Amino acid sequence: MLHLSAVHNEKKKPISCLTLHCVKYIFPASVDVDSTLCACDVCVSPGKVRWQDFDQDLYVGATVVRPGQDPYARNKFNQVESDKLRMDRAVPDTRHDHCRHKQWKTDLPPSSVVITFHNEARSALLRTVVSVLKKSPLHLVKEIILVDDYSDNPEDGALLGKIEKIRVLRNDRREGLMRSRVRGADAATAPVLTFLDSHCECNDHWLEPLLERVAEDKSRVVSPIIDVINMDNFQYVGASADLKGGFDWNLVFKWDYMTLEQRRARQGNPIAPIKTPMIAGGLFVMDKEYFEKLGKYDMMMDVWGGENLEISFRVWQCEGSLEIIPCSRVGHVFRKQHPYTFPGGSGTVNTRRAAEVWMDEYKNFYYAAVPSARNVPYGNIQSRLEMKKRLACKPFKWYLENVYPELSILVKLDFRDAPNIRWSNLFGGQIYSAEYCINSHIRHLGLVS
Ligand SMILES: [Mn+2]
Repeated sequence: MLHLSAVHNEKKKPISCLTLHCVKYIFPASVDVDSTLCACDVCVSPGKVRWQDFDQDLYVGATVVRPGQDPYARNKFNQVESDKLRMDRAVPDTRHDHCRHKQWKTDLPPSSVVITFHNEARSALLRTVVSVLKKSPLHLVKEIILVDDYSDNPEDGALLGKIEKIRVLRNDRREGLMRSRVRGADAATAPVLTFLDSHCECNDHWLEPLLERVAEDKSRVVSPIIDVINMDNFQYVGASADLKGGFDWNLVFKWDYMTLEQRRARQGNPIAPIKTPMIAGGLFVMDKEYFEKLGKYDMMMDVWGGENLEISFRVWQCEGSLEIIPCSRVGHVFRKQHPYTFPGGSGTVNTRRAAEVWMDEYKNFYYAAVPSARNVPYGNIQSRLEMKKRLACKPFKWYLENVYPELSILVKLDFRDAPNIRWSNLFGGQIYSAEYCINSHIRHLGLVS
């Protein structure tokens, strides 16, 4: 959309433009006018600035690590290294060659990017939003919704609200990741939701391949390949494209290397979407209506942890699918330790809620692997069970057999390694006989039909 009142000389880029549209004119040499005239294609709203005009030094400088302070204390990553980087630093294009020649559709649905944070390092948060604005076609980013989950300093988020397209919502008490994300999603005005962590850097053309998959089929929930930003020196390193998300019976997320067979099958089309049993959870794109229909998030989950398990089971069991899209790359700071406190050990409460709602009798494998989880009070799950019924979601057995057959193999190894294991104990002693357990997991292995 051409904004005629904002015609400017290209040499003096007006700060009211997000993107410029320039036309060359040929004038006789005697006429003293510039030969290029430019107009704003997209104009900056009143009171906002382009990210290029945001004062990074002022914003980040207010919270630097002082001499003698531990650079890891606040964020569990090296804040000194993070603060040194420019907000729009260059990162290597880690995509497969095939992605670079691909033409992405331009008539895709726009997305609202929802980023929740709690006491995030300003430099990391700023790089996250700048990378979204810099690496996305602007017409596909309707807005960035920052949900400040009651950070100590309200200005961490509020100051970023000056940047074009950024909206800031602040919780007036700590709500945790799930309720914060749902608050952001409820406020979103675009048809597609993009969730990001607050310490990410989006890579070239990260958004288009994700939006394409969701535009084609709204029940796809898609995730980029998550590159690694080193927590000590902030180097950006490309991650393997041969990984899927998975878990053991302890229900802790892990990356699974594809089998040789799976990798061979991909050789003909190395950039084809990868079906994944689980998403890491921090970064994904989902149709907004589908997110709502599918019950958003479990609002009774606290702080952090277990939510990716819950949404992964839910999507697969309720007619959707999860994919990793190799042409989309987003860097993420992986930490060894989480900087948050977990009041009441939220990780286990959340995981137990997910197991109780979605895993049917297979939850007993989880309790066998993590016996202490049995004693964790997990609250009321009635509304989630009703939703599961209303949506006619498939049983966990279907998920295991069709989405994550590899998990049963682990059980087989356990069985062989520990032939004396008492299967009746594993299943609580009441629900199944030992014979059933062994037969049923032999069935999972495809040894008997
Ligand atoms: Mn993270």
